[in-house]
Amino acid sequence: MTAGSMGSQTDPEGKVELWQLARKRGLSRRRFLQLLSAGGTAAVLASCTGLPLPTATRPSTLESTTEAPLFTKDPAPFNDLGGGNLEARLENMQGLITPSRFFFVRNNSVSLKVDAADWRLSVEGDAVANPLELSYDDILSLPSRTFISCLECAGNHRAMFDLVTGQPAKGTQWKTGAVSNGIWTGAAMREVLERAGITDKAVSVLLVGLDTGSPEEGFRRVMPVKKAMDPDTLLAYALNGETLPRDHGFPVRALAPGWVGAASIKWLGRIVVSSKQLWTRNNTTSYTLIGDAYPPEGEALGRPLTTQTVKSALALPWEAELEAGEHCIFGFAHSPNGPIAEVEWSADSGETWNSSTLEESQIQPEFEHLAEAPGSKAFRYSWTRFRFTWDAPPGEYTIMTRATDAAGNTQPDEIPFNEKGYLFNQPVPHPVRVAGS
Ligand SMILES: Nc1nc2c(c(=O)[nH]1)N[C@H]1C(S)=C(S)[C@@H](COP(=O)(O)O)O[C@H]1N2
Ligand SMILES: [Mo]
Repeated sequence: MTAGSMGSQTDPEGKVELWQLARKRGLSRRRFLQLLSAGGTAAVLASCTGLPLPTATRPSTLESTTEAPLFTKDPAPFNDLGGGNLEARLENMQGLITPSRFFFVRNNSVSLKVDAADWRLSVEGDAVANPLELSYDDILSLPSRTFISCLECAGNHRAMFDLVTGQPAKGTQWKTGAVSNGIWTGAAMREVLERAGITDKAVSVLLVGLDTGSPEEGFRRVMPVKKAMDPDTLLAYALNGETLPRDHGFPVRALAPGWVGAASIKWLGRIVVSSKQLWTRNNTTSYTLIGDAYPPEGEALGRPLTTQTVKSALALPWEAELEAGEHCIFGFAHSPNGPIAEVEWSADSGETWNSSTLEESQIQPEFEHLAEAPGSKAFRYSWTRFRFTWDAPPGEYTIMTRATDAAGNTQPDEIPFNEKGYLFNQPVPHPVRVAGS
């Protein structure tokens, strides 16, 4: 049916009546047709009665965003924390690289389904001379880069504010699995910024996702022009040598290595380059350190997050159960400030510390061909595996680990509280029960 046919008297499906009803209630013909094609009679009636529309009938250029699930991967290997948050189990991770099926997921709305053929990335704003629209093929044809990088949510270890300090922080109660380590392939974001004629007035770069239905339509994050122009900030389209999975932002996501995960916008749709400092929800009230120790900056309620912090965690179930005797215990450590220099461990709540062994690379054979030689820049943003042998006597323990990076940053004994519980990096006391022999 077209708009022109709606005056017709012959209408077996009763759409003329429906249109008349819709018109009486003030619906435009265009909106009527949109609703009809998206959700049928029920959608039109819902709109006519003023009920909130089911999201499936929202007008959207991406028809596909309708009815999107919270995530699409099998949740079995994860701790499903609800609301589109799949926490990785570090004990699943047998090598340096996190296979995609084990890679954590953090969705503020849903896992969008985007058709690469329809997808466009716009590059706009008052600090570009030639605004651009790029297709998927345009991005794929740019010079590509591949390197290993961990990706970590700012809220990783958040549950420790409650468990360790007794002061619970708001938000998803991640323990240690809001982090994973992948091999990323993409084009440097600066390639498109340069093609768009970024000017020397540029200050802020706003990345906008195609999300719908989230508290802020289009999940977005601002980064300074310096980070956006860093050759390691990617428009990523592959993870572990395969097309970027839907849950991780297909067709193209940003990857901002070393920065809080929220800066790595998935299902990227728009880049706005501004000559002014930009403020949005995600650098004023969210993804901002808010608390006594963090005076407000600009329009933010505290200090907007940028980089992650040095951290370590054990690849053991929480809580772990072991038989008495000798065990080789593994874990992962990472820092945004360069390689990990040392990881210590303690089985007596931090009274005494022992050193652990850092693994050189330990890439699983299926990923070896994707990564460059160990020691190359390919490993600059990777996490490091460490291991130690523990001769475990029966009893109940907490094992703590403490990482130090090459720049000398160490996990601190105490950090100030912040309301949303970001960047907890005190040593984590991992509960371990050792059965008697
Ligand atoms: N468009 C969009 N991008 C997003 C998010 C989102 O909800 N929507 N979540 C962000 C957050 S908070 C994190 S921690 C990472 C998680 O990436 P992953 O799900 O691929 O592990 O994606 C970021 N990018
Ligand atoms: Mo996050």
